[in-house]
Amino acid sequence: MLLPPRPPCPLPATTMLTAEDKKLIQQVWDKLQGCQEEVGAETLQRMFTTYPQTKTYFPHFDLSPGSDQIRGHGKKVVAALGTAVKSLDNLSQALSELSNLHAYNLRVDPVNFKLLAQCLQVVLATHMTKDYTPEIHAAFDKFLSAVAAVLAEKYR
Ligand code: HNI
Repeated sequence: MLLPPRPPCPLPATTMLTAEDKKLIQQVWDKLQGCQEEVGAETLQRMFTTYPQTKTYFPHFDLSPGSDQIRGHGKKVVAALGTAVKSLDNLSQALSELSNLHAYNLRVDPVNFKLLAQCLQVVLATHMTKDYTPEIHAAFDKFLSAVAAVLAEKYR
């Protein structure tokens, strides 16, 4: 038996971010000013090392540690996340172009967004040590899941 079509979910992807989550995310992001390229490059490096299948999307890059391309791309990714941090109530619109790019042009399999998110969390945790509290971890996990959901929404 065919199920009736479901109406689109009316809840925006960020519904689950509480006011406290948003505050924590913004505070951590402020601390990253000045080391965005570093954080981005380290995140990508971890992703390529831990999940080597992600390298297949970057055949045109020099993927040796610390390469100019990894650094440059890391900076772009973190800058895009910075835009997202400024638009926590409006992620879908803020990341719409990037969502198009990843779905239609780059065709990145959405599972990879989770892998990148995981690597960014490890980078934040190793740098912030005890300041990366369980509350901040939870807030970032929700935030990055929401970003991944937006980047994947055009695949439907
Ligand atoms: Ni992604 C390009 C942001 C996840 C593969 N990506 C970009 C650009 C931004 C960006 C910004 C540059 C756009 C431009 O030049 O106009 N990417 C993000 C963000 C996430 C993400 C915010 C997740 C949080 N991208 C991923 C993942 C993969 C990926 C998980 C594959 C594993 N991205 C790419 C590729 C490019 C890219 C490939 C093109 C790179 C180039 O310069 O050729």
